[in-house]
Amino acid sequence: MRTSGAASERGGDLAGRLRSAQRVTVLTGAGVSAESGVPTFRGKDGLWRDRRVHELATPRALLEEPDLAWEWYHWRRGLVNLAAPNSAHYALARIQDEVPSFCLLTQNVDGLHSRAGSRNVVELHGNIHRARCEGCGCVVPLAGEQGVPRCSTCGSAMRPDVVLFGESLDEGVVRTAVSAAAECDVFLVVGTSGVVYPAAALPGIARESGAFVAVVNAEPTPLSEVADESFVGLCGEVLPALVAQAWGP
Ligand code: BJW
Ligand code: ZN
Repeated sequence: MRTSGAASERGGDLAGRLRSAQRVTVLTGAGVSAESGVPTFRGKDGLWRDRRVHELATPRALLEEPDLAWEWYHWRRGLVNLAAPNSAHYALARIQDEVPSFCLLTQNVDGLHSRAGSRNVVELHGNIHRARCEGCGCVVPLAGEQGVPRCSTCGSAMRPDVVLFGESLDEGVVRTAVSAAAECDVFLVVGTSGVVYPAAALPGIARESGAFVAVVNAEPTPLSEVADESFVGLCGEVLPALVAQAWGP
């Protein structure tokens, strides 16, 4: 289903706008990886052993229940390692190849965009394949670890190298994201519930700066209100169709 945003008098035609755009910025969320079999955070998927993401993805969970928190991350990393990028990841990689200037901002920590061939992916919330030492701050890749990993340099407990609720995003990453939102012609939002800040503020920044904002999501979200055009559907179907419409098969 496709609707043009109530806020807009600029009409739709996302494919045409993509074709003529100089700069395109995309913001993705967990919905992009859903068709690869990676669970999303909210809705019926958003529980793990009766725990909600608001309980698990917090510094408090890591501090008070490190074994449980790490078990969740090890389980998710295992799923991601078995998963493959889907047609939505590949469609976004193709857009990068077709437009003069492109920036992919993702809230996802799974690394699937890079595996699909996207370059210079800006990971707003970190990456699940890395751990960071609570003592010396060093960052290491994770492989088949179990339990709470320990730093081989200083012996401290390590934590997933991701951004938890209440923690600040990397300043440089935020600067890059805000510029990419403010300086694009088309801002495309894909597969996110649009409720977690500061990522959820980026479409508004883009629109205020004059970009055409489009949302592709399985259900309407608060960001559909900001959008000039909104597609309700699976991104693994909508995005390849859009790309084919813009540039051919
Ligand atoms: C499909 C589909 C298919 C499914 N096709 N679609 C300003 C206002 C209000 C609150 C705040 C604010 N500023 C800060 C806050 C506090 C907080 C926040 O935003 N809270 C809100 C919940 C109210 N933000 C923070 O704490 C951030 N830090 C910060 O701002 O620091 C400064 C500060 C601190 C404290 C106070 C004030 C300022 C940090 C946020 C970090 C979020 N971390 C997580 C975990 C990352 C690590 C991990 O993965 O374990 O990031 S939480 C989780 O949510 C994860 C995601 O990246 C993020 C967003 O989720 P996403 O991607 O949108 O997934 P879902 O599941 O919610 O949605 C999927 C969508 O896809 C659904 O709509 C489906 O329908 C759809 N879908 N299949 C298309 N096939
Ligand atoms: Zn250390």
